[in-house]
Amino acid sequence: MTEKNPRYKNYDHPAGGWGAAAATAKVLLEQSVVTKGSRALLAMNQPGGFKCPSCAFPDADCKKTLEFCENGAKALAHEATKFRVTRDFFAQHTVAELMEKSDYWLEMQGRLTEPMRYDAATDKYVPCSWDDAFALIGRHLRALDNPNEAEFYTSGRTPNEAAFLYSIFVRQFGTNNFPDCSNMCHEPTSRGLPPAIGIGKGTVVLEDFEHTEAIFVIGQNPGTNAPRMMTHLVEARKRGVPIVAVNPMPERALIRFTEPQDVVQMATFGSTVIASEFVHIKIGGDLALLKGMMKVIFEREAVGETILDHEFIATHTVGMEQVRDEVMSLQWADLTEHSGLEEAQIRRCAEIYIRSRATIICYGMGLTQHQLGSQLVQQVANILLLKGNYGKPGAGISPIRGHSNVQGDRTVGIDEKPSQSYLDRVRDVFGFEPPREHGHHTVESVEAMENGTAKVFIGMGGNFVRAIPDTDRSYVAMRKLELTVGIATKLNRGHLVHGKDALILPVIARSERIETSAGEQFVTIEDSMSNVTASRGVIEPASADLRTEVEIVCRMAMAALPDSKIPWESYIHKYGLIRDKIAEVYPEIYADFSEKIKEPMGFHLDIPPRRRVWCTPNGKANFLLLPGLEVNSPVDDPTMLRLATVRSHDQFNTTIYSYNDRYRGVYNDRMILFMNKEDRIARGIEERAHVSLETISNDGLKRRVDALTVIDYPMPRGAIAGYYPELNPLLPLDYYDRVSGTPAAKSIPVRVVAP
Ligand SMILES: Nc1nc2c(c(=O)[nH]1)N[C@H]1C(S)=C(S)[C@@H](COP(=O)(O)OP(=O)(O)OC[C@H]3O[C@@H](n4cnc5c(=O)[nH]c(N)nc54)[C@H](O)[C@@H]3O)O[C@H]1N2
Ligand SMILES: Nc1nc2c(c(=O)[nH]1)N[C@H]1C(S)=C(S)[C@@H](COP(=O)(O)OP(=O)(O)OC[C@H]3O[C@@H](n4cnc5c(=O)[nH]c(N)nc54)[C@H](O)[C@@H]3O)O[C@H]1N2
Ligand SMILES: [Mo]
Repeated sequence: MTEKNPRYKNYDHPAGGWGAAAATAKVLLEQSVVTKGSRALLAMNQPGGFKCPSCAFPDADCKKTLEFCENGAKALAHEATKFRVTRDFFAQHTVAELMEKSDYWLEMQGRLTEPMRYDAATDKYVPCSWDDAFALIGRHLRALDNPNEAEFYTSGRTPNEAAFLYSIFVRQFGTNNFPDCSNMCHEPTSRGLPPAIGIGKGTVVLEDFEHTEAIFVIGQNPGTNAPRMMTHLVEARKRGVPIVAVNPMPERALIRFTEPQDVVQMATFGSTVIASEFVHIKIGGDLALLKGMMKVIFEREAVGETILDHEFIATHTVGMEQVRDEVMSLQWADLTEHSGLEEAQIRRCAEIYIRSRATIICYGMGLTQHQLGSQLVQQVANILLLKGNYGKPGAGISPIRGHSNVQGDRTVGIDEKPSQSYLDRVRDVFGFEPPREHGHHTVESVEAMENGTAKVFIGMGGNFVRAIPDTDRSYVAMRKLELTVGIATKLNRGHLVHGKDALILPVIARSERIETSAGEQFVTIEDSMSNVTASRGVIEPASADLRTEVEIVCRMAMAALPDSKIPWESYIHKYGLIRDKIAEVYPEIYADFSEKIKEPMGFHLDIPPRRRVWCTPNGKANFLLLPGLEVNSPVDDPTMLRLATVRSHDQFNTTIYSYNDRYRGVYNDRMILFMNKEDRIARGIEERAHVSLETISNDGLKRRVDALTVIDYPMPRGAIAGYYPELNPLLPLDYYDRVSGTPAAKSIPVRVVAP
C-alpha cells in the first residue's frame, strides 16, 4: 500500500457470494500465483492433498470439489507467493530499518529462503549454514545453568510429527516450558472442560450439524475465521434449525450469507438468513445470558413442566442442585443489566434451547478471552448437561479452534502442565526421566524473560512478540535474551525483536512437498473436531535451502543432547517411525496410527463424552459453580469502556493480508475504533475523529495507543472494538484468566483520552 485512503461505509450485502469469489481471484493475482495457486487450491482438503493452513474447522466428505474458502485461499496464496526474502534483501536492510516497516510490509516481502544469523556489528541478518545454526543453538542450550532457562514456543500450524518430537526433545532436555498459541486462545477450553466433562476438547462432529435442532454461535465470527463452518450453518438454516448468534458485533456472515459454492444462489444473487435470533450481548455479558436461560428452565421445572433430562442428570452428573440454587437466587434486573439484553430476549433464547431435543453450542474467542474465561466455558458445559446434550446425535459442545493444528499439538505433548501418567509413558517409551514440575505458559514465559531467568527463546512458528500482551514491555523482555530462534515461513516482527544472538530458520510450508532420502513423506493434522488426517504438500518448496520442521527439531535435539539415545537421525527421513512412537505414547487414541491414517478421510480420536463416559476424578460429569455475573473484575470508573480486540476479514492473526475489513465496511485502515454512536456523543467526540485510548489499570504503567479513528458502529453501549495486534500495547500482561493463563483480550478496560 503506497498511500492511505481510508474509507468507511455500511456493508449491507450478504457475506460470502461474489465478493468472496472476487477476493479469492484477487489474492492469487497479487501474489502472482494464479496457475500454481489454482492448482494447489484443487488439492487443498482433498484426500491425497494437504490440509488448509488457515483455520482448524474440519472438512466435509468429498461431495464438494472445492473444499476451501476465501480466507483459506488467502492463506495459501500467501504461502505459495512468488515473492522471496533472500540474502540480498537482508544485505540491503538493517534490522533497525526493518523495524520501521509495517507488519503488512514485512509479510508482503515473501517467503524466507535460507537460514540467517544476526550480526550485531552491522545490525543485519547474514547467511549462515544449517550446520552452524544448529551448532549455535546447541552451544546456547548446553551453556544454561538450568534447562528451565529456555522457553520453547509452539504456534498451531506445526504438524503432529514435529510437535511430538519437539515435546520429547524439550522434555529430555529437561523442562516443561511450553508456552504456545493455545495459551492465548482456547486454553480455557483445555483447562475448563476436563473437570466438567473429562476432556478439554469439543464433543461435536460434523455429522451432528445434520441432526441438530438448535445451534448457538457464541463469541465467534465464522464468516471470517472459520468460513467452512458457514456451509453447515446454511444447510441447518435451510432445514429450519434455529441459529442463535451471540455477539456484541452484528457480524455480517452471522446475519446473511451467500454460499460461494452454491451455483444457484450465486447465479440468482440469493442468500440465506443465518441467525434466527441475533443476541446483541454486552462484552462479558454471556454469563448473565447463560444464567438467565438456566433460570427460565429451573423456574418452569419448579412449576411442573419437564424440561430437564432427569435420567441423564441422575445417572451421569453431580452438582446440579448448587447451580440451580445459585441461578435461582439471581434477579432479572441484574441479569438484564449485565447482559444488556431484554428479559424477553433471554426468555426467547431459553425457549429455543428448551424446544430443541439436540443442541450444539459453538464458541470462540468472545467467550474464552475474559478473566474468568475457563469458568465461563464451564457454564456452557452446565447448560448442555441440563438437557443431556452430550452423547446423542446433533448435540454437544463445540469450541471452534484457531490454528489448523493447535488441537493436535496439545494432544501430542505440547503442554506446560503435562499429566503424570503421560510423563510415565514418555519415560517408558523413550527411556529417560522427564521433568515432573510444571513449566511456563505464555504469560509466565514473558515474566521469566523480564526478570532475567529465561535466556533462550525458540519459536516453532508463530509471531510471539506480536501475539502476546503488553507489546512495549514484551519487546524489552525479548531483547534481554541471549538467543532467539524463529522457525518460520515468513519474515515477521518476532525476528526483528531479538536476543543478543538470533537465528531465522526457514521451513517447508504445509502446501509444499516433503522429499527425504526415504522418499515422499506426509504429516498429520488434528482438526477442531478431533479428526486426524494426512496432509501431503503438492507444490515445490519455495527454496532449495528450506528444511522441514521435523528435521529442525531433530537436529536441535542432536546439537543440544549429544548423548541422547533417541534415534533422531532416523526420524528426519521416515515419518512413519514417528507415528509409531506416537502410537506407543498414546495407545488409547493412537493405536495402529500408521494403519488408520491410510484411510482417505483419516480417523476420529475417541472423545469419551460422546459415549457418555466421563474421565473426571469422580467418573461423573460435573456441574461447576461460578457465583455472580462478572467474568472480569469490575472497574469503578464511569468513563470506562470495555475493548474487544478482534480480527479483520483480511488477516490471519498477526499476518495482515490487507488493510480492508469488507464485512464491517472498513477500507485501507486498521487503526480504528468501532463505537456506539451514543457513547461517542456522550464523550463529545466528532464522528471519524482521531482519539487515543489508555488502559485503566492500577499497576502504575501507562499504556496508550494514539491516532485511532472512531467509527459509529452498532456496538452495545459501553463496548468498543478494534484490531489485534495493533491494540496489544493496551493489554496488560497480568490481565489474564488465572485458570488457563489466557489473556483477557476481549475485555480490556480503557478510556478515551484527548489526542
Ligand atoms: N481468516 C482467519 N481465520 C482465522 C484466524 C484469523 O486471524 N483469520 N485466526 C484463527 C485463530 S488462531 C483463532 S483462535 C480463530 C478466532 O476466531 P474467532 O473466535 O471468531 O475470533 P475473533 O475475531 O478474535 O473474535 C470473535 C468474536 O468475538 C466477539 N466478541 C468480543 N467480545 C465478546 C463477548 O464478550 N461476548 C461475545 N459473545 N462475543 C464477543 C467479536 O465481536 C468477534 O465477532 O480463528 C482462526 N481462523
Ligand atoms: N489482543 C489479542 N491478542 C491475541 C489474540 C486476540 O484475539 N487479541 N488472539 C490470540 C490467539 S487466538 C492466537 S492463536 C495467537 C496467535 O499467535 P501466533 O500463532 O504466534 O501467531 P501467527 O500470527 O499465527 O504466526 C504467524 C507466523 O507463523 C509463521 N508460519 C506460518 N506458517 C508456518 C508453518 O507452516 N511453519 C512454521 N514453522 N511457521 C509458520 C510465519 O512466519 C508467520 O509470520 O495470538 C493471540 N493474541
Ligand atoms: Mo487462536
